[in-house]
Amino acid sequence: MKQTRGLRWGLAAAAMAPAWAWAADTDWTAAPHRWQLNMGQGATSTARIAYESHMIVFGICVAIGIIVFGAMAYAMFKFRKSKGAVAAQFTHNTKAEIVWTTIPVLILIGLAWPATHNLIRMYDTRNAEMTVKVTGYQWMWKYEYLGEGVEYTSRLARRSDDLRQSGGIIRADQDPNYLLEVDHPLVLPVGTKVRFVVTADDVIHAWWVPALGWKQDAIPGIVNEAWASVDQPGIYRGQCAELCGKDHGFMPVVVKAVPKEQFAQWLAAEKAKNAPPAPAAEPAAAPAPTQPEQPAATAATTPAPAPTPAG
Ligand SMILES: [Cu+2]
Repeated sequence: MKQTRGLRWGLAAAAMAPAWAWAADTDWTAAPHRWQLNMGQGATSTARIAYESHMIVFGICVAIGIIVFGAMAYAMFKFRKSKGAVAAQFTHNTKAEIVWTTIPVLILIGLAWPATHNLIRMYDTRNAEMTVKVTGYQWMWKYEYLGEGVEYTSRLARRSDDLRQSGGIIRADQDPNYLLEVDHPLVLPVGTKVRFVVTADDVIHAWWVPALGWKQDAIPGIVNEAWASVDQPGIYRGQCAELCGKDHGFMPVVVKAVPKEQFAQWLAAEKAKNAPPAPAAEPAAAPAPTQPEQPAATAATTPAPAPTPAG
């Protein structure tokens, strides 16, 4: 009997192996974990104040629960029929009604006060150090670093896309970040107040990274605002949170938070990439004084036309 139980546990552990592999392989910072019961603490001050508000309300609810159910249990036990208790016959008691109306009102005011204060803090996008415009498309995100001339789209990573279209059952060890990985993550500096302006180009999407502590609707024709200052470098994952069409489940969000200096280097490199087609590794075209009017991409694939020395 003992042996079979041991075997059963062994099999269960073996069945869970991919799950542990998932937990070990993923680089996801502040990720939810198996059997997590409480909400996550997140990675920004917004997430933290949401968590703290949640814990305060939770504590108050537990206290109320203990008092109410404790009083009920006490009354049922102490004044039970077998002990000869006789029910009182009164129906109304003004004093009791005032008390049980006033106390909940005071509790609600006590909760609304800090909650309102926190909401105001969460929506205050003033004094941001940089702005990122997020645009939702069916089914990808576009990120623009406003004023920097850097923009790119972020789509489901090829590996996840191939796996999902394979038609097979996907095991966790095949892709630890299955459907939560993109080709180009949104790169942000840590410790920097970043303002987001969020919109969409086709249908309503919602940009959501739980660790940032908020989600914001992306609505065509409307610009919504939000902000985040990520505390720690890491990879933070999220998803589109508004049913936006058949591939709604395949447009994840990945934020890569890096130290400020690293971000500055990355941004400089991106700017260089987006810069107008300077002598971008085109040895043949080097001496040409005037570039033909062609986009950089075509210029790179087709060899430069016969050098016409315009001298
Ligand atoms: Cu969407």
